[in-house]
Amino acid sequence: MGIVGNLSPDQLQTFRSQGYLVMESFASAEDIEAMRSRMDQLLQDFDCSSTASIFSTKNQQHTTDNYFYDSVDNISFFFEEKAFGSDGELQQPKELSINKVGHALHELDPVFKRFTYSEKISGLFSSLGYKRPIAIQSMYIFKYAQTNPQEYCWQQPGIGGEVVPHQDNSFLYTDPPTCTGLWLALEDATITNGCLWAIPGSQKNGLVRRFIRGEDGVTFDRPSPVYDQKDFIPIEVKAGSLVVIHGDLIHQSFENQSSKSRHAYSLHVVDTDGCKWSQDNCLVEKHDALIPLPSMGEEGLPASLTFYDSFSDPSVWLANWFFVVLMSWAPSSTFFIFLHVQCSMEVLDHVSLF
Ligand SMILES: O=C(O)CCC(=O)C(=O)O
Repeated sequence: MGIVGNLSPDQLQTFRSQGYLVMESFASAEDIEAMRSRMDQLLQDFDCSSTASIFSTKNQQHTTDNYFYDSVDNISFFFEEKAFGSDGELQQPKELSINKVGHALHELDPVFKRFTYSEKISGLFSSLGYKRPIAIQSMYIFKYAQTNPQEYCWQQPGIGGEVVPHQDNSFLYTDPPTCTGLWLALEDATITNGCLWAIPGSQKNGLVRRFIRGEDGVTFDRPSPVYDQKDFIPIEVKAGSLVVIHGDLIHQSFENQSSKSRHAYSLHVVDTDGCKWSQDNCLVEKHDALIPLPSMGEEGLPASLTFYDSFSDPSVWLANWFFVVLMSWAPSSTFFIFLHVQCSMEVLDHVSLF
C-alpha cells in the first residue's frame, strides 16, 4: 500500500492561503530527545580547529564557499558570524559558537534519517501532491541564547544571529519551483528567542529572486525587495511543532535576545517528477544518488528502509544447515564460529538499514 496523505482539507486550505501551516505535537518527546542528544554528541566529537580557521580568516571567500559546496553530502559545522574575536579566536566554547550543522544530516546520520524518512513526513508530501519528493538538504539550527559577557568577554547581545527575509525557492530552485521547507521546533520558539516570522499569503506573489552559483561564487540575481516589518507575523510554537513552509513564502527570524536557546531541525524537500533541478543552484544536483521519500503510489518503503526478512532468504537456510552439520562434527568450536557470524550479521544488518 502506498503512503496516505495525512493533512486534513482544513490544513491544506490554511497552507494554501497563508503559505505556512503549524502542526502541533508533530514530533514526540522521544524524537526530540533523540535528535538533541545526537547533536550534542556530534558537537562533542567535532574537532573545530581546522574549520574555525576557514571562517575566522578574513577574505577567505573562496575557502568558505568550497566548505559550503562540500557540505551538500557532509555533516558540516558553520560558525556564527559573531563567534570570533578580532584575533581570530573563538570568543566562547565551540558548543556556543555554531550557527548550524548541515546539509546531509538526513542522509548520513541514523537519527535524523529515521525522522526524515518517517511515514508522517511522507504522508505530508503525499497530501501536498508530491510525486517523487526528495529531501535535498537538512540543517540543525542552534540560535544560541545570549551569553554572559562576564563569563566569555562577549560584547554583543545574543550570538544566535538573525536570518534575513528570504524564500526557500531562491536557494533550491526547480523548474517549476517545488521546494517546501519543514521546520521542526526542538525547543519552544518565542518572539524573544528568535521564532520564525512570515508574511502570510506572500507566497502568492511568486519568487522574487534567485541565489545562483557562478564562476566567482554565489550571488543573488536581484537585490532584495524592501519588506515592511509590519507585514510579518511571529510564528511562536512549542517544541515538537512542525512549521510547513511554502517555497515562495517570505520568512525570517531575528537574533536570540533571550537567555533560552532555540534549536530547530530544518528540512527542505523538492519534487523530482516533472520538475528540473536547476544546474546553477548553490548545491549541486544529486537526485540520482538520493532516495526519494516514500510517496503516494509507491509500494512500501524504499529499499534502504526495508527490514531484512531472514526467514525467506534461502542462503540463511543453507548457512544454518551448514552449522548443524558442523555442530554434530565439532560442537564447541562451531558454537563460537556461529556466535561470531551472528554478531557480524547483526552489525551488517544495522549498517544496511541506515
Ligand atoms: O531557523 C531559522 O531561524 C530560519 C530557518 C529558515 O528560514 C529556513 O529553514 O528556511
